[in-house]
Amino acid sequence: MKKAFFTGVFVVMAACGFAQPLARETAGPGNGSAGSDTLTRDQRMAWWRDARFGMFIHWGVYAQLAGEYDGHTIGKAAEWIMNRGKIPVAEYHKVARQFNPVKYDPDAWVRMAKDAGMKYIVITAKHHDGFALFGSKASKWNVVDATPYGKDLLKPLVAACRKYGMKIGFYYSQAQDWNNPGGAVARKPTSEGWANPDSAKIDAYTAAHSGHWDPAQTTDSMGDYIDKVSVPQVKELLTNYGDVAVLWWDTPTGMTDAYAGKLHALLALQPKIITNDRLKRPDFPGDYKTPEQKIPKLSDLDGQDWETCMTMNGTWGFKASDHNWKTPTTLVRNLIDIASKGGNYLLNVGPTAEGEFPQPSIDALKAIGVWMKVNGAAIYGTKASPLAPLPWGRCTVKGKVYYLSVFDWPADGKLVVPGVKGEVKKASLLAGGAALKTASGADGLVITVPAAAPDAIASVVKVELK
Ligand code: FHN
Repeated sequence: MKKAFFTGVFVVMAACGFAQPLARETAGPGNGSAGSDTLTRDQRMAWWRDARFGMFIHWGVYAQLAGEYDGHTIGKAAEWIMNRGKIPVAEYHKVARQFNPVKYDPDAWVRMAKDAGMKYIVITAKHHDGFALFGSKASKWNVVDATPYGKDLLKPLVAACRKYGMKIGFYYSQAQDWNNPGGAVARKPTSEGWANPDSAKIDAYTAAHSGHWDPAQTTDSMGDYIDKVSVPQVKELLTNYGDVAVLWWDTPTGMTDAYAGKLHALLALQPKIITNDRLKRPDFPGDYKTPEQKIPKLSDLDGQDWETCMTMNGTWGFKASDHNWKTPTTLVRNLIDIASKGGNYLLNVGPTAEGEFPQPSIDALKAIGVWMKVNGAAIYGTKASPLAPLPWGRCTVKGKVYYLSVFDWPADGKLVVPGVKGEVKKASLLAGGAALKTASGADGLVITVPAAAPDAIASVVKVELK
């Protein structure tokens, strides 16, 4: 009780901007050792480093529009439709009054993530349009008060995650908010090809109003927005849903150290939580970096923890016209490449307004699950490859075991692995366990493999060293 009391007092002080962030050990050089009553960063990060693979979910009112507004297909990602379409606040609220995800089945969502081999889910509790997927006392602009659905969407998803042993995290757009007054707006030009005759006038208005396009967005200051909406909602998310594994901040537009300090202090409510590097750079590095839509080159890596977030097609939020789906081969090989460099893969699904995953996403998750069921050992709990880049695939390691994921199976039946140090105790196919002969060759370890690759996407050879 005493600890909770002090935590409570601290959080109130922090929310008023008086307190400094808790001594949370974060990423980056010069990390001091954590206090006796706080977990070290390594302790907090342990499950995440083992997990390697998670699901991102971008869901909200924008799914109702599915990338289309006023007869126009908005360019780029669909969750930005309100900004790129310069949709007035009152108009966007009308869209929310159609949002009624009657087919929402969080149990099925979590089962699909689990069957795909994912170990954590991060869902947009509130994206830049300010729409909260949860019942919030800080703003009526939420699924309970502003839609016919009228129920908290996060609670049943959290329950399903508990049921299936899935970690749950929340994405929260802490600065950008295009509906709650005072929220920041990252300025984007009106969507290309936009038919609106007023687009020049609108662009002039946004230029003169730091990106805002509707006077309803600026009836409050950003400081008031932080105190009245952002801080209270993050507190609701970290208080009302039990253990929250991840807080995924995004786009620190207009953030100050003071605003960030108030938000960062709320992490005291969840001592085990981990956060990303997007609260406010560079002063709040969080626990890991977040390259987006790309896999860093080895030369880009600096030893910090990192997670690549990526869409399955070209948009985070659901867009009916975007059929640019990545193949299962691409998605699995991305996962392997990322793990071979010591990173995590946060792969996105953009559910429809009815509450369903798009069929291509379901199909991709199933295909990934088939590969992971056989080869998950090559991903989970592994570390980055110690070898030089391999022309035919990737390597991950776990203790004295090398997992060689072969994309290009050798036609001559000889897999050459330069740089493996130490005597081989055993080599085998991960799928089925068939033992393989090895020898030392001029160019490194030579493993004799069957003529046909066991798996069209990636075949894993397991090499155990003495
Ligand atoms: O603007 C957002 C975008 O909509 C999406 O949420 C991505 C996901 O990482 N983050 C921002 C762009 O970096």
